[in-house]
This record gives sequence, C-alpha cells and structure tokens, in this order.
Amino acid sequence: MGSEYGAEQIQILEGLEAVRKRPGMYIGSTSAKGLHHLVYEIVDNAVDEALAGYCDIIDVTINEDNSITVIDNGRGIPIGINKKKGISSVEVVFTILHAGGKFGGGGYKVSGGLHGVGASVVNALSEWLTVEICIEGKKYFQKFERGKPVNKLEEIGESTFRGTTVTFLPDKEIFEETVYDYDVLKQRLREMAFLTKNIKIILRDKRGEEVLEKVFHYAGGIKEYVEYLNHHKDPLYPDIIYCEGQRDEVYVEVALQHNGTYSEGVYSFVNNITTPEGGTHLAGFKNAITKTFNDYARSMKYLKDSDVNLSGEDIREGLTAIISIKIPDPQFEGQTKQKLGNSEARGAVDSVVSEQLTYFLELNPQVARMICEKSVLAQRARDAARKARDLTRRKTALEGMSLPGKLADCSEKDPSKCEIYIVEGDSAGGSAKTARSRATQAILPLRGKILNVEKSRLDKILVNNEIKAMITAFGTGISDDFDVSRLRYHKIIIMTDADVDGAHISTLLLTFFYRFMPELIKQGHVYLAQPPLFKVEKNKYIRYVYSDEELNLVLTEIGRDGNNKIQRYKGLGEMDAEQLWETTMDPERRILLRVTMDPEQSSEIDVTFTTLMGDKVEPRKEFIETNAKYVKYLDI
Ligand code: TSJ
Repeated sequence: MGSEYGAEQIQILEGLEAVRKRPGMYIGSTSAKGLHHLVYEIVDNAVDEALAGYCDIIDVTINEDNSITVIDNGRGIPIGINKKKGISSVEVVFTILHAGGKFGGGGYKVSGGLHGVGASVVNALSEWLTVEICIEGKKYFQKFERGKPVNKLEEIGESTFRGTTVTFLPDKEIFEETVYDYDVLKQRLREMAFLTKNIKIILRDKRGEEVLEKVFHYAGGIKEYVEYLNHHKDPLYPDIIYCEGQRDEVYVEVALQHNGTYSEGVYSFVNNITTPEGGTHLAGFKNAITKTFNDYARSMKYLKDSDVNLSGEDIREGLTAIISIKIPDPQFEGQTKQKLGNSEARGAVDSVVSEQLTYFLELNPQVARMICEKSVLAQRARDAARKARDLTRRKTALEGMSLPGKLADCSEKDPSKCEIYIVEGDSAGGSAKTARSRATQAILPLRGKILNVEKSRLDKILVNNEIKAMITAFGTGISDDFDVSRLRYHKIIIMTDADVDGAHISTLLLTFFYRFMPELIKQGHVYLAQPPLFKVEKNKYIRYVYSDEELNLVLTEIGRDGNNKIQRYKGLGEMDAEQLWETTMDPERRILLRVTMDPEQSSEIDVTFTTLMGDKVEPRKEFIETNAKYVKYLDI
C-alpha cells in the first residue's frame, strides 16, 4: 500500500497499534485466557450470523501450527466498498475497532457483548490473518500481517460454497502462551451450541497423530443443557420445565429440572455470555420461582395457613437451571463486569417465568407435588441446621473460641503468616505435629474418610465431627455465614497419601470447600501438598522424586546401575518427621499446588464434582480412567 496511505488509513493503523501496545485492555490478558478469547471473538461473529437466521454450521479447526480456522455457511461478510471509509467492508471489519455489526442491523448480537471487541482486535494480535469469502459463485481473499493489509480484497476464483472462512495465527510477540488447549475450546463451544439451538458447531484438532473431532448440535438448546448437567444426578422427574417469551426487547429462555442432590446449579447468560455474578435477570428468575411455588403450594395445601413461606433456597435445593436472555444493549456491572445491570431484564424474566411456570404446574400436578414436597423437606432440614448452628454460635459466644481438640494450633496470630495442614490419618498427623514449624504451621489430623457432602443434607453435614473441626479451625463459617475476613490461616493445605485413597480424600475435602466455602478456592487459599513418590539413593547421594518422569530423568543423570536404591513411598506414614519436613512441609523446599477455579467454567466444574463424588460408580470409573488430568483445575 505504501504511498496510498491517506489520513483515514493512518488513523486505522494507529487504532490497531494501540491494541498491540495494550492488548490487556482489549482482551483481558495475554495469558492462555486471552489466547482462547481470540477464537471466541471470531466464533461469536459467526454465531451472530446464525442468530440472524442465515447460517447453521460453524466449523473450528486447530491447525498443526496452532493457527485457527473458523468457517461458517452464512451470507459472507459484505465485499462492497464502504463509502465512508473508501475501503471494502471486509477491510473495515478487520481494521477498524468496534466495527462489528456496522451494516445490516436488527436482531441481537453476541459479539459486542462483555468482551465483544471485534475481529479487528484479533487481527491486530495475529502474526497473520486471512479471510476468504464465498459469495454468488465467486471466491474473494485478503491477507493481513499484525493488523496491516498485505493486499486489497481480491477475487481469486470460483466456488459453489457460500460463507466466510477466517484463519489466524496468534502473535508470539504478544501472547505468553500460544498453544491452544483442545479441552478449553471444547467446553466453551459446547456451551455455545447449547445456548444456540439447532446450530452445529464442529471442533477439530489436527495437531496430533490422530485428528480429534467433536460435533455439538443440540436441537433442544438449553433444555438439553439442563439434561446434560443433570445426567448423573438422578432427575426428580423426567420433564425439563421450559419457559420462553419476549417482553419488549428482552427475549427470555429458561430451562429447569430438580435432581436428587442438595445443591443448587443455576447458571445465567446474557447474549450467550456467562454471568457468574448473576444480576437482574437472575433476580427476576429467583423472584418468579419463589412466588410461583409458594402460591401453588398454598393453593394445594402443601403449605398450611400457619406454615411460613418456603424460602428461595428451599425451592432451589437440587435445582439445575439455565437462564438465557438476549437483550439489545446489555450493561455489565461489578468489579469483573460479570453482573447484568439492565433493570428491564428483571421484569421480563419474572413475567415470562411466572406466567409459564404457573401454567406448567397446573398441567403437571404430579411433578408440582414432587417439587413442593422436596422443598418442604428442605425447609425442615434448614430449620434443624439453623438451630444446630445457633447452638454452636451461642456456645462460642459464651465460652470464647473453642478450637477442636485434635488441632495443634500455631502460635502466630497474623492469619497471613499462618498455614493449616489438613492431614489424612492420625499417624501421619503425629509426624506432621513433630515436624512442623510451630510458629506458623497448624496441624489438623482427620480420621478416616470425611463425609461426602454431595450425598448429605446440611443438617447431617453440620454434626459430622471432621467437618465441624474444620469449620471451627478456619473461623470463617459456611454458606451464607461465610466471612473470609475471619479466616485464621491464609494457606489451607491438604496433605494426603500419594495413592488412590489419598486422592479420594483430597477430592472429598475439595468438594466440601467448593460447596460450602467456594470463596476459599476463588481467593486462592486452598493448596495440595505434594509428598514425594520415591527416594533415590546412590552411595551418599539422596534425592526425593515427585513424579515418574522425574524418576526417569534422575536415573539417567546418575546412571542406571546396581548401586541405586529406590524406595517407593506408599504413604505419608512411611516417612519420619524429618523426612516429612524436608520433602513436604518446609516452605523453602516443598511443592504446593494451588487449587483454582475459573468462574466462567463453573457449570463444567459442577459436572466434574458430580461425576467424581456422586453415587453412580460407573461414570466415576469412566471419568477417572479417561480424565486422569482433571487436575487441570490446579496450577502452581
Ligand atoms: F469475525 C469475522 F469478522 F472475522 C467473521 C465474520 C468471522 C467468521 C468466521 C464469520 C463472519 C461472518 C460475518 N459470517 N457472516 C457474516 N455476515 C455478515 O457480516 C453480514 C452479511 C450480510 C449482511 C447483510 O445485511 O446483507 C450483514 C452482515 C453483518
């Protein structure tokens, strides 16, 4: 282009230069999250074409070089010259910030939502990007490098296909991580497919020896999403309750079904974007179901005149629900901009759900009765739990903080310097008590397996000794009472044997934290200790080894011969206090894995915990066999 640069073009280049200078401002981060975001940004544009009614297949490929190709069978990005800018509309889309949806109009757009920054940002952050448009029998092509056009849009041949193909390679100068994670893309694209009924999304990974491929196509949309989430949870009734409707400009879709568990899984979306912090649409939903079920339960005498109303929590016990709304101009609030603020969404969801749920209950008295009875049981259990909790509260108020007898507390009082080791078994607990640094490390030994909270109601959970000990030791309280400012240790470290039982106990503990103190995990207070798997000795040389791969490396290093002594540790109990300190507890030498969770993936995390902890053995076996790396939610 060179000498052709006019004032307009210079402005465009400055815009894209700003994106390259401060990429975080446009895509959140340049870590793996930002990298994956580029794909969603492009796919969102194709989904918009589907929502407009012109496309039903979106095909996503991870190529051998970690570039990404997205193809849709829509109308094709308009190729004509944009009069105002003097360049083709295609070039406008890829070079002008916030150009998404400039032409046409009407309908809802998923792009342009929370992070909807448009294709130009993806272009600016790509080493190269190509676009191919097939329209009216002809094929057009344009290439860009780091946002700048290499050529003008040109006709390169004929085609009987209709649609848009975009391929891009994320820029290594920008991203810390440039390798795509198939599973991460798989989860988000599955979610997209659930949220847009009848669209077919194909994901392909060409990097391995074998090409991996997944097709997501759900004719039932969010109804199938609820079915998927409840798959291993024993649905209480076979129907998925579905409400759909429009109030002014807000389009509302809700699907729900109760299951046999005691926890709530309600997930909300706005223009296909997850809103982990809820907002007005979620408030409207909660209000509608609380009111509708109370009215119904009273009219049917499941609640007597003298009974108090069912609380929202009672009705939502064991409820799986998806709330998906489409709104022309979504406003996001809160620190992370993940909470919907539009007030019109509250009334729209409330009205659609109240009206259609009332109708459903009238038509399905058996289902309605089951839900009412479950809610009444939940109400009683909650009363019992409240009484038990009030009792313990009064006790602690009278006697001061009474810490559990088994806890060996640390002397330091500043929580940010304190750690608590939750240790499997009394014998390992004993070694840990001897080994620890008394000033900052507290030890809480647990006897045997702890209660599986997935299978118990709150009143039962609260009388369990191991759980009570943890709650009092941490100092935070649980659920609605939870207050992180009262946390007595900023590191909560789970230390179990490096075997199957140990992994099971870790998972039970994580399930308890996840269900009753999720903030502990979200704020990064929970860790897994990593005891060594082997001790390798050769003459005077001693080395502790933490994985099979490391063992291989060490043996290669020191030579594989008869002087090697390799001891395999089956449990913490095989180490004496000094060894335990050196390998697993000394802050200078130990390895800790921090447990993290991405709120944007919470429905998938729920599926993981249910599969691992629910009472169906088969899915768990299968999951553990095929997903040895569920530790993906962990990082150092
Ligand atoms: F993000 C993107 F721009 F790179 C991109 C856009 C990527 C992919 C894979 C697809 C698309 C895309 C855009 N697919 N389909 C469209 N459609 C339009 O841009 C379009 C076509 C016609 C009309 C019209 O009013 O006639 C309007 C629009 C927005």
